[in-house]
Amino acid sequence: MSLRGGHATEHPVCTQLRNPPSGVDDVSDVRRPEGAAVSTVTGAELLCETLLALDVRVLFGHPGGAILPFYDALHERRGLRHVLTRHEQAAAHAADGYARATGRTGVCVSTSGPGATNLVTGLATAQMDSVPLVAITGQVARASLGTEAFQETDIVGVTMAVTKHGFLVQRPEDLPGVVEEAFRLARSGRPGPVLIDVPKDVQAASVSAALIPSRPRRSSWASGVCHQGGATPAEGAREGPGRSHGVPRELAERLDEVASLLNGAGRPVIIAGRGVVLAGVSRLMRMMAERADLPVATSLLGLDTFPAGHPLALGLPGMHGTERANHAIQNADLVLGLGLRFDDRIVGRAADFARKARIVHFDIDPASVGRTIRPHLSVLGDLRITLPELARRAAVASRPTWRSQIERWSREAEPRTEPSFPMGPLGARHAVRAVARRVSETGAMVSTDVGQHQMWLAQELPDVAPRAHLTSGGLGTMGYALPAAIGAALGRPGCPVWAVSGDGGFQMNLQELATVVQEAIPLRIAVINNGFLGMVRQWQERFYGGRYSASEISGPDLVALAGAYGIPGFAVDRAEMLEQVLDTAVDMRGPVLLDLRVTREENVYPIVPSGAALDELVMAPETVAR
Ligand SMILES: Cc1ncc(C[n+]2csc(CCOP(=O)(O)OP(=O)(O)O)c2C)c(N)n1
Ligand SMILES: [Mg+2]
Repeated sequence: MSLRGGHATEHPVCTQLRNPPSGVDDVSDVRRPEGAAVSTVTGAELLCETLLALDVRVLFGHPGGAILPFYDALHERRGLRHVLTRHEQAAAHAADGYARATGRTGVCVSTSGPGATNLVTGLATAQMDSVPLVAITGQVARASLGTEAFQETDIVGVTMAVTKHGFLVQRPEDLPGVVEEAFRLARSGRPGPVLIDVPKDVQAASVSAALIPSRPRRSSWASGVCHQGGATPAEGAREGPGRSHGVPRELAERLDEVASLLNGAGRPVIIAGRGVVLAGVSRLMRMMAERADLPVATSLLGLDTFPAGHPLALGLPGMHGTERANHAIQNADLVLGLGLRFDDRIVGRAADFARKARIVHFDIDPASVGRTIRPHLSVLGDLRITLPELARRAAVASRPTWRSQIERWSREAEPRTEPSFPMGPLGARHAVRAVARRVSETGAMVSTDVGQHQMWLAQELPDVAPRAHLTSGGLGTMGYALPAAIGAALGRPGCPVWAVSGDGGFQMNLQELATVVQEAIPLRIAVINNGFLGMVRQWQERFYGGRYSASEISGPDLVALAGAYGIPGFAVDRAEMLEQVLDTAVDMRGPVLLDLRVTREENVYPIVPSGAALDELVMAPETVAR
């Protein structure tokens, strides 16, 4: 790496704020170690106090040389709980899980160099899935920047493509302003990750204690919900079809146009994405759907926006979507996309996506509109504002012909072939379905890794509350489930949490079992153990002549592994054992690990092959043609 002299300060994304924001001179609540002078603090102390002022409560991280002053300051601050993950990637995923589960901003911390680069996958995961995250990294001292000093990496440069913004803090007195701005950026518009790189000498420098912001700022950018507009999710959800915010004329006219399309449509479909969760308008969407008789498909990240058992629910659309969701979209005359990216997995062959429909795209992010499909109309803005306006304009309707056509397409992703008291080898989908049912019955949250088990769970998950289904939808990051579940559990103590992993993904971050034990986190972990990188194997079976190149995977004895960490574990390989073991796991306080040794070569159906249109989906071979 040649970074001579300039380092990231020359980088356009690298911002320094010269003036602290107004209102930071209130020192009434300064917390200092007893006996210490109050006139100055270190940059690291100022950083901690600013985090406290922003109502940050939990940090996930791993220390090292360049971030030691920060960790030293942390030692004195009880209000900031630090969770030591065993790998920085896990710190980023845990902060991500915390943010998804709570609606707050997740915070992760690392040292410079390898600590910081280990965060990259977690930042990219959060970026793709619109998760508000702030990463704080230590950096070499200012005088060493650009000298290839020990553990120097231009992390602002490295992460430019996977963050909303990066700051290199050059002056300790800039810290409060930079941190506040980072939190604001992480949450505003389409949420995402922001990185703050703090040289070690900036952390160690003395600054006036008068710079410490007062705390806590409960309405701050660290907490609350992820969109502009000020309302809480609950308030958003209370919005009824009769209430209006008074929107600009241009927007009102656009909404009138959408409403006239909607009210004139014979075969409308909603596709709901994560934006609906972020805006906290799931209930309002449901009211509108019921009032205007609108079937609702839910993207992988929008699964928890609409109850799977609702008569209007179509389930997952796209590559592993349900028959009824995909056929409904392909036969619709109007598709309303609410807060989703219309990514390639949902759209299939773009030229043939919803070919009979007018498409309307609601999104907060102009850059998300028109990327894969060109909508006929787009409505830019916060769903908290635009959806109530649409709901107000949506006429009461009933579309029995359309509804009965949809009913004729199968409700299930795959026919439920197993008998009601299954015996014999444990089927993979069967195991996932049973876990999914427990999740739903116990009001739990669930995180998954990536692969077949992720898709089975998405297809099988019954009703779950918003923010209860955590998965890496955009980046598709194996190794996400366990650390994300740790973050979710710490964000919502008392709410049961399941981590459902594949045997491949689990082995990417299994070191976090130690974090689970050290922090006494009552997780329930289920590994869907098929001895394969199952999704890779499925593609090789179908598209590469059955040549299983590097997809068979061995692993440790998971029960013994859990035992080595001090976690009780149970292995299940027979269907008839499953329910009893699940009962035990639900009754235990946790943590507990289940090694579900499932059939090795089961496939996920339906599947829309790459490059195919949604109605060219391939059903399970045993499906009876209709
Ligand atoms: C970090 C990462 N590396 C590689 C991949 C590519 N990939 C997608 S699914 C998959 C297999 C996952 O296997 P496993 O965790 O056992 O889950 P299964 O499909 O068997 O349920 C792989 C390797 C990925 N998504 N993420
Ligand atoms: Mg597997």
